[in-house]
Formats: sequence, structure tokens, C-alpha cells
Amino acid sequence: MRKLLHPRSPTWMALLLACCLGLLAACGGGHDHHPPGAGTGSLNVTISGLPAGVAAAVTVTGPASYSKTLTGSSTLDSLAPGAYSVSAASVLQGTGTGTIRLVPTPVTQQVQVSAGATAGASVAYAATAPLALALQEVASGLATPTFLTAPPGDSRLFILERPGRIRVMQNGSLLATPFLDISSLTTVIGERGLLSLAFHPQYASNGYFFLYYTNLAGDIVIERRQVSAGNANVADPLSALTVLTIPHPTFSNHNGGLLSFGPDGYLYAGTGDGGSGGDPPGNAQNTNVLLGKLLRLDVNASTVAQPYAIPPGNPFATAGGRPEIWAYGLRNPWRYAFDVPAQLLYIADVGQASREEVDVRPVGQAGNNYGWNIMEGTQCYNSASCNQAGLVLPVIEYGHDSAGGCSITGGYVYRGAALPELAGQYLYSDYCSGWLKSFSYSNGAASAVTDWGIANVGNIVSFGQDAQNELYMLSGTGKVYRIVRK
Ligand SMILES: [Ca+2]
Repeated sequence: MRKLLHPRSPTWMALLLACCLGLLAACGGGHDHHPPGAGTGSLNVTISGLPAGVAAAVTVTGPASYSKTLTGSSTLDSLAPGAYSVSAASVLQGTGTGTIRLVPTPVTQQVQVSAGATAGASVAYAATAPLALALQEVASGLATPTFLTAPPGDSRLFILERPGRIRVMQNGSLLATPFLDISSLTTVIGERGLLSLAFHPQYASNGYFFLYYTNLAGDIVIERRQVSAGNANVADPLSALTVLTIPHPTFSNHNGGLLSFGPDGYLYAGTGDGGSGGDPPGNAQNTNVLLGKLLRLDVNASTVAQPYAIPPGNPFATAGGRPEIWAYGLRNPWRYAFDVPAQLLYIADVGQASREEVDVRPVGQAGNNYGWNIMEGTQCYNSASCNQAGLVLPVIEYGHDSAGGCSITGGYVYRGAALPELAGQYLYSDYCSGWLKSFSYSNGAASAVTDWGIANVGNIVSFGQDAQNELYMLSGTGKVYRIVRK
């Protein structure tokens, strides 16, 4: 309305005329001159405290399913007499990490509208302090928590312990009995162990979830399992179906580790390059092996005979190379994340000895080569020059130094409700440094890099995300922290 009412706008006079003639139900600025209609009343809602250009979020509801949303002060006419409710929601000013939240008072109020009279309601917005973040401990005593997730729509937290247990947090309590214990199937040598878990998007109806772990030979295993029929907090111990085993026998590091369903409904798996240093076999650039890759599998009709299918559009499905591959040139994409609202894929690829990086590409873009081991971050690896043609370069990177760290721990784009100022920011950390940083991505570039100044809580092994899209940080000390407003 403010743009429409600009004095230079040719529509301004027409709108003012319409307002004075009583042709509009509600005009901004409290200029209301209509006599209430016979048997009806009016409600004058005064909204204050908002800077120019920031719209209020006030909803008036009343008899006979009446509902009207207001973005500024207004008078509502021709209202049936009765009880009306005026509800106001917080609004945001600005974008990125400079965003300010404006909070209304009161949040809700009841107003009685009488025939032939004008009732009043006032809502006052006030700016809150700029967002500051802190970590709130939610669990402790875990054996090297590696991952945290939840089934869609579920209020529980499922926390993985690297030695092979999945623990359930329900109503704030860590249940004593694990959801699943596969400690006899894995080891914690090097970077091995139980590394992630992905619930099927239709978990509520089919009970399927998928594990990513290293087996006793050190090979990567992707396995489907199912919740037990009689207890939602315990998995069926006999339900294992091996989806894929990837040989990884030589070195105990760089196993990758994240399974995640993409917005396309397919299962993605980020594998490491096979380990050692510098990728000696050249796995990451070799599209005939599954190491150093992002894989994409259709597991929606897995059977023992056919544990997965190749989704249409996988880039090497028909033209040579392994058909499971979605993207390549990755070193150890320990954590990556889909940001569904923006349809973007964020990959945090752990560097060799000098550069840690985050890559961002559109969801659905097949066959990207993320550069390793031709490049480490934006630098040629082990070489003064290199052919960068066709390589996807990071949108952000940092060095192995006091301001940076040693190994990136990728997080998520914040899409929760508790911290609206953080919406759209990608959060990440470093295993050694323990800081929490974020950046904003648009048009191919990162901006507004922010260090949130949180307390150091030890080695940051992973982030986690619950079903309400709130985020957690998992520490090597065995504790899980929720990222909260300070
Ligand atoms: Ca790269």
C-alpha cells in the first residue's frame, strides 16, 4: 500500500477518491469516515512501531468464519456484531544476518464489536536485539555421537553413536534401550563406524530407514532396515537388507558418511575418496569407481534381488562410468545438505592439508565435477597450474590456520521456526576450531559470512536436524547441543 500511495503515483488520487467515497472496505492510516451499516459495527485496528516498508502481520477473525489479514492500521466496517480476535505475528526487517525481528504486543486480544459502534484495538511492534546464538545442551554421555535426525513429522530425536548404536530421545529423555545396536558389525578404527541414518520420506507408513556404516573389513555399507511392528522405539533386528557395499579396504579414513533423501525422493550417499592422502589411486576423478562421489539411488522398491534401481537422469547411466554416480571429484564429503525451499545442494568437502570448502549447486544438476584431486578448494593441488575447465569451484573456503581450522563440518540451511532471522543461512563448523559460522548464498556467491561467537564445546563431529528443522551440534565430548537464541 505504501508504494501505491506514493504522491507521484497516478493511482494515488484515484485511491484517495475511492477511499473518501467509501468504496474500499479498509484504508490505511486510520482515515475512516464510513457510518457503520445498519445492524453492523466497525473495528479500528491501530498498528504502531513498524519502520517504513515493513508490513505488519495482523489477523482479525470473528463470527461466521470472518478472517482478514492486515499489513497496517485499518478500520474494518460492516462487521457482524460479536467477539473478534486480533492476532499479531512477529515480522522481519532486512535480510541476511543483519535481519531484525519486530515483536508485537499484545500477540492476541479479544474485542467486542457492537452494532452501530466502532471498537478499537492496538498492536505495538518493537524491535528485538540483533540475533545472538548459543548452544543448549540436550543430551550427554553418548559414545561419540556422529549424527542426529528424526523421521518426518516426528517429535523424537534419533542420535547415532559411532560404535554402532542408534539412541532415541523422547520428551527430553535419552531412552536406555537403543533403537538399534549394530556394534558387532562395525569398528571405530580410524574414521570408521556408524556414520549416518536416513529415514524414508514415507517412514510413518513403511517403517524403512537406511544406514551408512563401515563393516568389519572397512568397506562402506548402505543398508535398509525397518522399525519393529510392536514398538516404535525399537528397530526390527532381523530386517537388514544390504542395498550397496562399496569396497574400501586399504585405508581407514575418508569413508564419506551421509545418506539423505533428496527432494526428488531418491537416496543420496556421499562417499570418501578411499583414504590415505592426496587420493593415490585417483578414485575421485575415476567415474568407474564409487569412491569420492555423490551417489543417487532409487530405493523405493528395494528387494534382495534388486536392492536399488538407477533413477532416470543419472549422468553415467548410459554413457560409460558407474550408473550410481550423481557427482564426482569429491575428497570426503562428510556432510552435505539439501535446502528444499531454494532447491540447492550444499556440499562441505573436507580438504587435504590447506583448504576447507563448501560447494553450492542447484538440486537436479547432474554430473558435476567438484575438482578433487585436481584442485583443493580454489587452488591447484600439488601443482603450480592445472586445467580447471569444467570444474565446480567452491563458493566459500578457509585455510588451515588460527582463523580457520582443520576439517570442515558441514551443516544445514536454517529453515526452522525458532530463529526466523536465520532463515536461509547455511550453518557450518570446523572439527578442530569449534566455531559456528553461517553465510548467505545467492546468484552463485556467498555473502554475509558471520561467526556467531559461540562457546567452544569440543570437536564438532556433525550437525543434526530435527523434524521441525531446528539444528543441533554434536561434540566429540559425547554431548548434543541445540542451537538456540542467546
Ligand atoms: Ca572441490
